[in-house]
Amino acid sequence: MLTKKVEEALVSQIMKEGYSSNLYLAMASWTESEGLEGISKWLYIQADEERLHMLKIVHYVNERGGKAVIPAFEKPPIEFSGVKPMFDKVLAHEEFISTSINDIVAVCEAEKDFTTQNWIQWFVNEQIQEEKSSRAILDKLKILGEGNLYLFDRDILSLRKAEAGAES
Ligand code: OFO
Repeated sequence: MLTKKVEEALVSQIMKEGYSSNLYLAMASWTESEGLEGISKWLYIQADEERLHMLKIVHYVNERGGKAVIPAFEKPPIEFSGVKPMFDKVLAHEEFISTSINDIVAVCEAEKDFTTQNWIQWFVNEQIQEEKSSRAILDKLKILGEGNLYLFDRDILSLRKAEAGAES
């Protein structure tokens, strides 16, 4: 059984993961409309992953006797001023999500909910990866320069494959 405070923290995270999914979907749609096929694919995959993160929490809250309320989501931006500022936003957003996950760990500790504290470790590790891959993308962009988006767009999916390979 979840305590009220742990349940509230998790329900608020449902909202954040759902917003992450919509944010990346908005970025995917924008880059697709700009003809950046590779980047948009990367973002569509990312949006799907965020939805799975949200669902993971929904199921956990319900299984542990809580109520996983699905909130309204804030509308994400429609346009972005460029690819580099967009990925700056991705990294800033992931750092925000990491802080939020760490806050949940702190609530679990205060509430002595060691089961949820153990369960949420998956998200703690996931955030290390999410931040790492956003930084790797920004590094690549820096090397190539924004004038070389063609190469970046062509190669971005191989970054994801390289990461998947490194993890397995
Ligand atoms: Fe759910 O990891 Fe990104 O936000």
